[in-house]
Parts: sequence; structure tokens; C-alpha cells
Amino acid sequence: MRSLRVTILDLVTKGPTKSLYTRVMNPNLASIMPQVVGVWCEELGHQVRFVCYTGREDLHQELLNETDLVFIGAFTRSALTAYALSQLFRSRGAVTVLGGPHARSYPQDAAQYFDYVVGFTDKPLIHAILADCAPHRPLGIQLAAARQPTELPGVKARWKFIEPTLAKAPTAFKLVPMLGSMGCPYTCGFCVDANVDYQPLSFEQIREDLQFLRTKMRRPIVGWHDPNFGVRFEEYMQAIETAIPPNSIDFIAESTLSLLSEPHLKRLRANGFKGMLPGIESWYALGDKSRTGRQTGEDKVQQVAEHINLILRYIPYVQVNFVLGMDADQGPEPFALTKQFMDRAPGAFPAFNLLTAFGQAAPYNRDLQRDGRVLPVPFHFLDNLHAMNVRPKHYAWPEFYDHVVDLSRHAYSWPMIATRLRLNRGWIPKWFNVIRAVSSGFGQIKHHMAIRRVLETDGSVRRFLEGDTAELPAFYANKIRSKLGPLWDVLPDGALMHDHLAYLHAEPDPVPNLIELGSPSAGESPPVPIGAH
Ligand code: B12
Ligand code: SF4
Repeated sequence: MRSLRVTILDLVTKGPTKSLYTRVMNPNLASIMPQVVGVWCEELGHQVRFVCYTGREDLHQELLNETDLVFIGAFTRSALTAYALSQLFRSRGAVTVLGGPHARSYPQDAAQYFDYVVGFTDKPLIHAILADCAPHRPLGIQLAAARQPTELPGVKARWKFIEPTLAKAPTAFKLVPMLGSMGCPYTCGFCVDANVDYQPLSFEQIREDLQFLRTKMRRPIVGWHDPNFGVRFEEYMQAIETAIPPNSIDFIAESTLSLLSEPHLKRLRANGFKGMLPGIESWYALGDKSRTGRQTGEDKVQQVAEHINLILRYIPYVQVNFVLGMDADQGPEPFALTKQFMDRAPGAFPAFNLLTAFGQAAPYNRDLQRDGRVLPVPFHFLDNLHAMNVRPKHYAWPEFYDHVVDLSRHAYSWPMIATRLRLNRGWIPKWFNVIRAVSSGFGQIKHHMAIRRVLETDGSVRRFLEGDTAELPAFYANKIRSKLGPLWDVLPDGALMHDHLAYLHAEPDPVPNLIELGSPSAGESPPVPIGAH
């Protein structure tokens, strides 16, 4: 196979950004897989140029070099940026590949703009693409490994990509991305991992990576990207304890409340865990996850608030995640309960996600599409914050946004900011929460208020959100144009909109669209078309 010039682009964001919070945080939100793909491409004998786009780079300048093959990793919020860039690269003769959350959610749509669209990705699949490296147009081919990979290059192998990315972070807060497991034993219907079996990665590699990191940074901070950290709790703690001196690396992880018992919290504190992001999601659903069993409403608020306060005694930074607009919620009560919760556990930072059906990412999305509740809201706004593409079951839009605005105002009010500042321990949690509330929180309030206003003043937006028309209101198009800047001009025709019912109409077992791609290494399962796993 000839040696290819490969460009790898990790799109952390969709366009230029100046806010203080994104400036500090974006380099810390880089993905692991683009770095992994970079390592694999080099191991397979190709030359790699790696760019992590955080919103401050000049993309035109960064991407000038000649390239044969481009891998882009994108979340759905960056899909249009990815489509425009693919168009640009293709016009210069390169072949393009899309991977990441958008590719897993909307493969049919992405295939119109990329030569390859990949789901689960392992080394044989990357090998096969490198060997084939040919344009597939007008429709790209969709590929996926049969399952999540069982091993990935660790921090040491990825360091050459991690180091320049973290150098972009303007403060001492530099988060090294690590992964200890994939999948999840829970089956929350709205989650991309609902049907993905839990699978730990090598504990030996975790040990090696932690030891390596201590040779590179004075006091490293590791962000675990595991969907649900700590499922095999004992083994993870042992891996950490046998690798490094107690409390010599700071850790941040996403976990479920059910895994955060007091004995576990003691162990986590002893091992340097400084940040924890448990999901509460709703006061009326998902009791298993939050360990509240059948309790709902006020009882659950009290129990969860006590649990969060317990966590805060051991772990200085806690972010609690809520999903707004879930089917189990109706009337003002769920929002009132969340406010009550914040008053009872004011030290935790609340993050509100608007219920979003990301294409075919979660099983429940098919039901929502069948019920006619999914809207063709452009990808650009689908980040759990800026728009909701599901019509709420029990709320009219104005009523829903009134509640969202009111809740956000409460969460990011000066009295709440001051209370968190007083209660949080350590300067990082204290100031991080202030910056976050003032920058991201205030931004959210402003945005939700704007949507609420537009619901009254712009009939086209209201009709669009009611599902009465699929014609995109100018309000949305203008926002996209101003964010994309020069990339707007290279956005492929039709890219602004997508088939929001593609999952519903997709064949359960699609006809294989797999051409003969190079041969995967012996003993590994060959790539299969998406949808067959
Ligand atoms: C860890 C995590 C984060 C971390 C790390 C993010 C990151 N940069 O990777 C943090 C907390 C920073 C984060 C932030 C956000 N997240 Co997040 N996050 C996750 C989580 C829990 C795990 C993802 C993960 O790393 N899994 C392990 C990897 C190895 O597996 P994988 O993701 O399945 O990837 C496989 C394939 O997709 C493929 N692949 C992945 N990337 C690439 C790239 C290339 C080039 C190739 C070829 C292949 C490839 O290979 C992998 C192995 O098979 C998922 C939910 C979940 N349970 O999966 C949400 C999830 C990915 N996040 C989501 C969202 C919406 C966000 C935010 C927009 C939230 C926000 N408003 O800020 C931001 C966006 C950040 C960004 N970089 O743009 C959505 C994405 C939906 C979508 N279609 O866009 C998810 C699915 C959760 C959800 N709401 O359903 N997130
Ligand atoms: S516990 Fe979290 S990661 Fe697991 S299925 Fe539920 S939402 Fe997804």
C-alpha cells in the first residue's frame, strides 16, 4: 500500500468562538478517537497531520497542505462544518471519512457528503479504508466494525497528539482524555449506549498510562471519557492504587448515582477524584440509575439532594445532569422540584439538557419518529442546549420555554453563583463554577429567552416547531450563516436540512453496501455495514 498523506481533524466546535469559558474548556474537550486513528494510521505506515479545532484556529490556514485522505471526527452540532470542510477537501482531490457521534446518529445523511461514514471503529476498519482510499460519490459507503474495539492505543501512544492540543489551553487546567471502558450495563432508552454491552479496557494499560503521565506533567488531571465510570469499581481502584502514589493525579469522571455509595466515595477521594458528573435526568423516570428505586417527585428530590451533598463532602466538584422535556414530566412540578433540589444541594453545578433525538443513536428515537414528534431542526443547533428536536409530550412550546428560562435564571442567578462560590472547596471548583455560570449559563438564559420571544413574534418558527411545516425559518438559517462564516459558501446544496425520519424508514437489516475494501488483519472481525451490529 502506498504511504498516504492523512489529515485528521477533531472538530471540538463548529465555528470561531471567543467566550472565556470555551477558550478555557475547548482544548479540554478533545476526543480520544481522532487521536487513536492518528496512531493507527502511523502504525500502518502513513504520514499524519493532526488538527484539533477549538474555535480559535484559522481553519483555512491549518488545512492548506496537500492531503490524500481526511478523517473528520464530529458531533452533530459540528456536522455542517464537517460537511462544508469535506466539500472543500473533495474539491481539492482528497477522499473524506466521517466518524464520531454524528456518523453514528445520522449515517444516511452524512453519506451524501463523505466518501466513507463509519460507526464502531477498530484498526482493521481503518486499515481497510486506507487500502481502498477511493472516492465514493454521489453516495459514500457506510461501514462499522462488528462491535466496539477491545483495545485502543493508550495515552503514551497518543501523547504526540494530546500534547499540542493541551498546549492550546490558556490556563493550568489541562485535562488528559482517558478511557477505561465502553458501553454501559444500563439501558436508558434515550441513550446511545442503551444497547451497547459494557466492556472494560485493559487495566494493565491504564496502569502504564498513569505512570507515563506522571513523567510528563507535574500533577496531571485525567478526564475519563467512560460513558459510566466505575462499573467494575474494585478493579479500577486497584489499577490506580497499584500504579501511582495515592492522590498524585486528579481525576474527573461521569458516573451514575447508584455507583457512588459512601465507601466508594471514600476510595475515590483517597485516589484523587476531584470531579464527578452524575446524571439525575428526571424526577419521574430512571429510578434504577439514581438508586432511588420507585421513588418519584419530592421524595426523590430529598434523597438525591442528600446523596449529592454526601458526594460533595468527598469530591469537591460535582455537576448534576438533568434532561428537560422528558415524557414522564408534565406541568410546572418537575421544574419546581429541580429548583427545590438546587436549594437543597446548592454546591453542585446544574447542567440542563434539552431532550434531543439524535437520529438513530438511541432505540427510543424510532418511537419518537413514528409518533411524529421529531422535527427537522438543523444539526447546527443539536447540542442538547440550543434547540430541542422533539415536541414535548405534555407541554406547549411557550409554556415549556417559560419553565426553561425560569429554571436557568434560578440556576445561574447571582445568589446561586455566590452560594456555590462559598460552598465549593478549592480554587478550581470555585472559579470554574463562577466562569461557567457567567459565561455559559448567562448565554443559555439569553438564548432561551430569544427563542421564547421568537415563538411569539415569528410565526414561521412557531409553525416549524409545531411540525406544521418543514420549511426552515430564516431565523435559523441566519444564525447558521453568521456562525459558519466563509464555510457557508462551500456548504453543499441541501446540507442545511436532513431527513428527520431516516431512522424510521431505514431497513432494520440494510442491504449490504459494502464493497471489497482491503483485507483486515487475521483474527479480527471484518467491517460490517452499519445497522448489522
Ligand atoms: C465522554 C462524553 C463526552 C466527553 C468527551 C467528549 C469527546 N470529545 O469525546 C465530554 C464531557 C467533554 C462531552 C461533551 C459533549 N458531549 Co458528550 N458524550 C460522552 C459520552 C458519555 C461517551 C462518548 C465516548 O467517548 N465513548 C467512547 C468512544 C471510544 O466510543 P464512541 O463514542 O462510541 O466512538 C466510537 C465510534 O463512534 C468511532 N468514532 C468516534 N469518534 C471518531 C472519530 C473518527 C475520526 C473516527 C474515524 C471514528 C470515531 O469509534 C469509536 C469506537 O468504536 C457520550 C454518550 C455515550 N454513552 O456514548 C456522550 C455524547 C457523545 N455527547 C454528546 C453531546 C451532545 C455532547 C456535547 C455537545 C454536550 C454539550 N452541550 O456540551 C459536548 C460536545 C463536545 C465536543 N467535543 O464537541 C452526545 C452526542 C450526540 C451527537 N450525535 O452529537 C452523546 C452521544 C450523548 C447524548 N446526548 O446522547 N461528551
Ligand atoms: S446510565 Fe448513562 S451511559 Fe448508561 S445507558 Fe443510561 S444514560 Fe447511557
